[in-house]
Order: sequence, then C-alpha cells, then structure tokens
Amino acid sequence: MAKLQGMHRREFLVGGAALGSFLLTGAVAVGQSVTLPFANGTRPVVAYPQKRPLIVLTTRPVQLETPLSVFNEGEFTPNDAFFVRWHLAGVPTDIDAAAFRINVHGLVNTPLQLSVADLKTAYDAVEIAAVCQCSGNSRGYFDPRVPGGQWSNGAMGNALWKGVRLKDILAKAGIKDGAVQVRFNGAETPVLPSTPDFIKSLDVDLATSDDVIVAYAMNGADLPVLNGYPVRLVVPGYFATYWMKMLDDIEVIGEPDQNFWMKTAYRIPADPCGCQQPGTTVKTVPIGRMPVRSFITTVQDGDLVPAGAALTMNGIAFDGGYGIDRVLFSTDGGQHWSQATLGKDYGKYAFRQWQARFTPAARKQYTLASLAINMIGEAQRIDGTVWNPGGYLRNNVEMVKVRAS
Ligand SMILES: Nc1nc2c(c(=O)[nH]1)N[C@H]1C(S)=C(S)[C@@H](COP(=O)(O)O)O[C@H]1N2
Ligand SMILES: [Mo]
Repeated sequence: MAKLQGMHRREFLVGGAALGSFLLTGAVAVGQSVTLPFANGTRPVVAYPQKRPLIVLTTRPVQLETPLSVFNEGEFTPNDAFFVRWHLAGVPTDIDAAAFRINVHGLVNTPLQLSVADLKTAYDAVEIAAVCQCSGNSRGYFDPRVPGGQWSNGAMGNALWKGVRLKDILAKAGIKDGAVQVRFNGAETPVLPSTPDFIKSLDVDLATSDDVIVAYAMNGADLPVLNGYPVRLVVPGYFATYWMKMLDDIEVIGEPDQNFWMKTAYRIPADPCGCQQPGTTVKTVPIGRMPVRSFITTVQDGDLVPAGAALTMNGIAFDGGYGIDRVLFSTDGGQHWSQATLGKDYGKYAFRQWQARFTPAARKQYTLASLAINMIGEAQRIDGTVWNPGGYLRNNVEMVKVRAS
C-alpha cells in the first residue's frame, strides 16, 4: 500500500510569521505559519507551555487550534495538542493546586470548600471519554462570513476525563428547594473591568445527571494549565462553552441565569435546524448538544495522492451523546456511498474512528466525503449548510478534493 505524506499542502510551513508579545511567558515562536482554506486563513504556529506547536488564532486571550493531522494519530487527542480557547486574557499561570478550592454555595444546605485532594479521596472516581468541541468550531467556513474566532475544524478534541460526578458534590452540599440552575465560574479574570466575567450555567436536571463530572485528569495526566488545571467541568455531549476550566465556583441558583454568556452570547436559533436567514432576527435558546459530524483525517482538501494504489482512508465521527451507528464514505462527491468500517467503541461521547478503502484508479480529481449517522438516525446535513450569526452548529458533509497523479 502506498504511504501518504504526513505533511499536507494546507499545513506547509510558509515561514517567518511576525509575532507580538505574549501574556503567557514561555511561548516559543517557531517562525512558521499555516494557511487555512478560507480568506484571511494564515496563522502563526507556536508552542505554548505544555503544548506542541499549534495554530494560533489569538494571543490575548490565547486561542490555539489543533492541526487536523493530529486526529489521524488516534481516537484520543494528546494533551499537548489539545486546542485552547479562553475568553478573558487574565489566565493565571501559577495555579497552586494544593491551595486551590472549589467554592460550592448558593441554594445548598451545606456550603463546601473542596480541595483537589478532597475530590480525589472523598468521592468515587469516574472516567469518561468525551469530545470537547467549541461552539464556533469550523466558523471560518460560514458563508456569509460571521464575526468571532475564525476556526477551521480543529477547535475540538477527544480525551479520557477522570474526576468525580458533579451530582455527588451537589448531594453532599444538599440542594435546597427552589433550585433551578447551577452556575459555574473559573479562576481567570477579565483584564478590563467592563468585560463580563465568563460564567456559565446548566439546568439542575442536566447538572445532576450521571455523566457530568468535575475532572482533575485528562488522558491519564494532570490537565494542562491552558485546558483548565487543576479541575474543569466536563459536560459530555454538550458544546464546550459549558466545560468550565479552572473551576473554582459552583453556585446553585433559584432562577435562570441572566448573565451575558447565557442571555446574550452562545445562543442559537430556537428552531430545530438552528438556522436563520442572514439579516433576520429570530427567537434564540442557549446552545446545547452537538450535532453529528465526521471528518476524513488521512487527507485534506488539496492533497495529492498516488494514482493506482489502494489507500486506506481514516476518519473520526462523533455526536451529542447518542453514539455513532454508521459512517458512509464517497469518492464522487456524494453520488455513491459505501459503508466504512468502525473502529473501537470508547463510548457514546467519544471520537469513533472509521476506515474506508480508496483506490484512485485514474489520474484526476476525486471529491471524498464522509457521512455519519448516529444511533437515533440523525445524519449529517448533505443539502446545504447551517447558517446563523454565531457561526455555530456546522455539521454538513465536508467535501475533500484530492488529485491523483
Ligand atoms: N474558565 C473558563 N472556562 C472555559 C472557557 C473560558 O473562557 N474560561 N471557555 C469555554 C469554551 S467556549 C471552550 S470552547 C472550552 C475550550 O476548552 P479547551 O481550552 O480546554 O479546549 O472551554 C470552555 N471553558
Ligand atoms: Mo467555545
């Protein structure tokens, strides 16, 4: 079988990016950049502390994207390659895990101040494999373009999270009658007092469901600082906006949270499609579960492949927590589909790897595509794409053009 090059055309290093100063000390500019396949898609590639060189979206706050080729290496995204997204630039880099406390308060019988050691000793440990995907993943492909971080497809990752059930913590504190939501805050602060602190809330039912955990480990190691060391919330199936990092405050509240990040930001059109016409105004709801998606990871748009050789195409699929039922693969832009072989099942919230054969017999362009269908029959969108002004919920079948020569 022919071996494909690890370096993709889109990831060719084009060198010499000028880099400004960094809030986080220790960031190493490697003097390289990549060009993502949309307008203004050129980005520096920089190694931040505990991270290998990643694609820099912004430096203050730091936002780093995972190159797509990393997802070809396995179902689990290595901690040093896991994407990074912060809203506020005041991210502490000198967290003392021994002194760190999670303050549990609000409508509870017994307020708690939990240390990481308390979590590790006084509660049952649980492990869950789950995809963390930014609501704005793939926003750069929205047409018409929308404001916000212009991510390609690398604002996602899959990890094995270890921690304790949030419901066990809340049971120890004792939720009082009248509780409606649970509100989460992290240790970082806005640089300007006018910037609203980043706070998110979940309905009590969801917050006390079995799979929501306060995680102190990621892929068998401490969380990297940029991914929320020492503890973060993990809300499997739901977009990452709820996965509060450096979680130091849990408050049970008696009415729906009206803070900026719940009431104004991270909202989607209320209709089931999540779509709206550009220029219109619609009723909105807070973003929730992730729609089903899949990606080819072996090749990227614009790659060259050897003609006449049998190739194995690998990819990943995931959804909002129902699990992947099947993945279809096409080499003619979706006119014909064949069933891909699914890889090992790490649970309904994890990346599911898949594999398909592709023999580009002729020297010509092929349009490759994958289409995932989840356990409740939801399929990726094949006719058109979602559009909304937040740049959320993209889940159409992605067409990947390769040239066989
Ligand atoms: N404390 C804190 N937690 C946060 C955020 C943040 O800005 N501050 N951003 C959220 C959003 S929108 C995303 S996409 C994920 C990113 O997680 P990661 O940086 O570990 O990839 O963190 C979430 N948790
Ligand atoms: Mo996000």
